[in-house]
Amino acid sequence: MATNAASAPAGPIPFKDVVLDNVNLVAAIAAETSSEDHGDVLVSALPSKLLAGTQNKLRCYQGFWLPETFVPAAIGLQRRFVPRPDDVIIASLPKCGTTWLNALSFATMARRSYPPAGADHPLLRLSPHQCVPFLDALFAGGGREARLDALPSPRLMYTHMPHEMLPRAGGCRVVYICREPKDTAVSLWQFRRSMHPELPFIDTFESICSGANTYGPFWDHILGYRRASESWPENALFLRYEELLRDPAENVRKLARFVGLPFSEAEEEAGVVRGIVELCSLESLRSMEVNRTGYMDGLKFPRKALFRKGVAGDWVNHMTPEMARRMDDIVADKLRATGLTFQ
Ligand code: PAP
Repeated sequence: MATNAASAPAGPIPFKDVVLDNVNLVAAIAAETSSEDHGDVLVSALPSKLLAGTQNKLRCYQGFWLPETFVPAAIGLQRRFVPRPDDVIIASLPKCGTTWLNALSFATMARRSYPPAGADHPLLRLSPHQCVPFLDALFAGGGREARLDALPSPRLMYTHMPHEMLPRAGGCRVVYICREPKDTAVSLWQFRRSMHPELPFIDTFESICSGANTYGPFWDHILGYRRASESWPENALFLRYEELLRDPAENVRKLARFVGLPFSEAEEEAGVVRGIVELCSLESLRSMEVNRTGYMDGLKFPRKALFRKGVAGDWVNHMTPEMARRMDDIVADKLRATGLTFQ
């Protein structure tokens, strides 16, 4: 569906309906941008590491280990992204609940155009990541970022970039989701195994603990958004995966208030919050054909890899007590100043 700004509905609308040609997006970006010179930054001159057990190269840019193909996106986001004041950006480290929060945010913000119980709700036919555009891929090259201009306000987008890579100006709102690091590690390993079945857990564990892991160090990623939420609470909301599991409805209300769309009494009475929570539950999303089959647009992993156990505490099934203690010590040491704890 091509949109016409004059007749376009208010956002967010499903990104996939606006842009149909994003198949092989990441492969195309890799071909175009891996060694490009970006003004004063030569990507190929940045420190690099191969992610253990894979062919994926990371580059260290401004203290963060980014997938090589997404370094240009960090540069582009910092220099060219012009946020609108009513933009909402979902931010996270991978495997912290991005898919869930994308679904909840889309369903919450679009509820007037698409009531959650509606038979034509976009989340019934599209994956959450097809509804919400991924800034990291769009800003990675080839002028794809211009596609965001086609979206009516308010726009909803997501990123895995650290807070440091987002532009300060513009006053858009950022919703960060943080997850217990040991569970995140297990989830990331399980996810990587969907592409590299032989990958030992220890490889993923070691790279996470060293900091040289995708979008890491994880502690600096968390710190950046945590500090932003404390310094600018109107612009940055800090959510926790475990809290969403404990009370999804209350977190959806918090999210709605933060984005300036609080639920009315009439909506509460009509069960809209409950409808959104049910539509976006793991069982519900997992059961949908689009999330059970096929591959992520332009990526090599099966969509079903995004929907696994969805619990807190799965790390006990994969970590020795020594591994758990080592990670807890890193968290205690690096995040002490924030008062954030995960026990
Ligand atoms: P991404 O960052 O690559 O998009 P992300 O969605 O953050 O991945 O992570 C997937 C995790 O969220 C999985 O956790 P697990 O491996 O520990 O099970 C997945 O099960 C969980 N998840 C996905 N959708 C939901 C949901 N609706 N409710 C709860 N957890 C979910």
